[in-house]
Amino acid sequence: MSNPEQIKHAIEIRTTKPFTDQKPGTSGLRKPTKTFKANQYFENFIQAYFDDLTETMNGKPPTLVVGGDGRHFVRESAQIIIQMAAANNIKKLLVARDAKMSTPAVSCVIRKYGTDGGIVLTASHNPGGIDNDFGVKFNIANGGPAPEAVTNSVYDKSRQLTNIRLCPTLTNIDLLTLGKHTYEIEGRSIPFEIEIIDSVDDYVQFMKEIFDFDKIRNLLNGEKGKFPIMINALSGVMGPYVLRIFHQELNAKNAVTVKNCENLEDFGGHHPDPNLTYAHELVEDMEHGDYEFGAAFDGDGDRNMILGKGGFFVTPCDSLAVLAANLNVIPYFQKHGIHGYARSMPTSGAVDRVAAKNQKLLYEVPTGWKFFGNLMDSKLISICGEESFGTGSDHIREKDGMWAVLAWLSLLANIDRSVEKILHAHWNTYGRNFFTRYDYEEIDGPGPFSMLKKLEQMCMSNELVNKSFNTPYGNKQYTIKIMDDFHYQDPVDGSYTEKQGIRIIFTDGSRLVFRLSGTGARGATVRLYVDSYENNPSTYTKDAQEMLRPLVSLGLEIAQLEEFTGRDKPTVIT
Ligand code: G16
Repeated sequence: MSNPEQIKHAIEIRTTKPFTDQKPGTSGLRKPTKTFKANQYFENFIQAYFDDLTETMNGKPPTLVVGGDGRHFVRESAQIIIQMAAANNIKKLLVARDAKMSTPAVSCVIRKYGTDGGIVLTASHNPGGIDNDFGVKFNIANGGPAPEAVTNSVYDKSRQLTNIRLCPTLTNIDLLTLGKHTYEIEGRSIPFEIEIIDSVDDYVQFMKEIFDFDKIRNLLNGEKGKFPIMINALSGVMGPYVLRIFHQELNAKNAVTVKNCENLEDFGGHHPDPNLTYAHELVEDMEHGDYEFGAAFDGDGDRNMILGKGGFFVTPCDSLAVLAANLNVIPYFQKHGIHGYARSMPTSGAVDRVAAKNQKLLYEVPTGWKFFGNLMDSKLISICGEESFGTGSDHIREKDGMWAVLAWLSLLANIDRSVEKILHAHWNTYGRNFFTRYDYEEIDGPGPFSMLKKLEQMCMSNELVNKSFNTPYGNKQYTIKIMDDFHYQDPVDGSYTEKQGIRIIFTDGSRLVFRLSGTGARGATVRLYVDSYENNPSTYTKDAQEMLRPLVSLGLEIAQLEEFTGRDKPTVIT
C-alpha cells in the first residue's frame, strides 16, 4: 500500500444553493452535460447521496465502487467524487482504471468485493459530449440500481442542501495506474483509501465461470469451420471488454470482426443505443456481409441488440423468451438451477408462454431494472428482461449486454448454428408475440402530459371498456377488455409504485401501452408499445409492422397522439 503524500488534507465546507429538479428518473439522474457542470449541480447531487448514505449506514464508513461509461465529464466527475468522498467519511473507493467501467461490471465488482454500493457515471444510451447528456446512478450493496425509496430520499435531501464537503487539495489522482493509496484527512479518525482496479479482469473472470468458453471457442473456430460474427460497441465503454473476450480469451480474431471498440468521450458522434435506427451500421453490415450473428451494445454496456444472418432482427422480447426457454445449456444455470422469470410491463408476453410451459412463476414489473432486484435477491427469478434492449440474469443485478451475447452464442453452439432457425423453432413451439415500440422523442410543451392525463381519465371512467373498434387496416375488430394505469406492489418488501403506464388490453389478449420515458434529458418522450399474439404458423414469417398496423392506428386514434403532440410520425420504431 503506497502513501504518496504525508500531508493531512483539510476538509472545506462550501455553501451551495439547492436545486429542485434532481429527481432521478427510470435509471438515475440524466441531464444535459452542461447542466451537470455548472453551479455545482453535480457536486450537490453527490452530496445529497453522501448525506443519505451516512444516515442509512448509521455513521459506519462505507466502501463504494466508482466507474463510468467514458463519456465527456466522466474523468473529471470521478476526481470530484474522490475529493468529496474523502470529506464525507467514505472509507474506501474502488475506482475503475481511467474511471471507465461498464454498468454490468460495476454490479459485478460491488458483489465480488462486498462493497456498500457504487456510483455509476453514465447517461447510458443517451448521446454523450459537452452538448449532449451526462448522468449519475447510485447502486446499492446487492449490485443493483437503488430502489425508489433510496432515490426519493436522496432527492428530498437535494432540495434542502445548504453546503457541500470536499478536500480541495486532493487533486489529480492518477487513475491510470492500478494500485492502492491512502490519505490522511483532517478530522477523520480513519484514513481515506483509494484503489484503482481493472474491472475488465473481474468481469471477464466471472463470464468464464458462467459460460463454457471452450464450447463458444469451438463454435467460432471449430471442426464445423469458421462462424463469422460482427460486434459493434458504438464507441461506448464495451470496447475493451469485447477485445479482451473475443480476441484474447476466445482467440477468435479471424471469426470476430469488431467495430467502434475505441471508447470516445462523444461516442464518436454515435447515439449509443443499440436499436435498428441508431445501430444502423450493424444492420447494414449484417445485411451485406457474410456474418452469422451480430450484436451491438449501448454506451455503458447494459443494453444489447441481437441480429442473425442477413440482418434478421431478434426483438428483445423474443430474445428474453428464447433465452429463458434454453437456459439449461449454460453451465451457471446447470449449477444454480432455474427459478422464475420476469419482464417489465410493456415487454411482450412471449416469455409468459415459456413460463407457463415450464411451470415457472412469471413476474411483471414496472419499467426499470431496479424493480427486478428484490426478486433476484429472494431467488424468485433467474432471468429477466425488457423490451428496451435489456436482458440479464441473477448473476449480477444489472442488465448485461455481454452476458446476453455470450448466452446467445451458447445457444448457437448447443442448439443450432442459425439465429433464425432458433427463432422459428421457438415460435413453432410457443406461438409468436408480434411486438413494436413507437418513440416520439423530445417533444416540447405540455402536449404529452395532457395526452397522458386524458388517458388516465379514460381509465378512471372505464368509458372505453367493452367498446369495439374497427381499424382502417384489415377487417379485424378489437374490443377493449381492460384499460388501466399500471401499478405494482413488490412481493418482497411490499413497496408500492403507481402510474407506470396506461394499458389497453383487448379481448384477444393484444395490448397497447402508453407511457412517458423516464430517461430523456430534454422535452418529453412518448412511447407507444404494441403486443399481439398469433398461434397460426402461417403468420410467423410476416413482417411485424404489417401485422401490427391496425393496432398501432387504433392506439394513435384512442390517444389522439398527433393532436396532443403535433407529431405525425415517430422518431424511432423498434
Ligand atoms: C433504462 C432502464 C431500463 C428502462 C430503460 C427505458 O435503461 O435501466 O430499465 O427500460 O431505461 O426507460 P424509459 O422508457 O423510461 O426511457 P438504460 O439502458 O438507459 O439504463
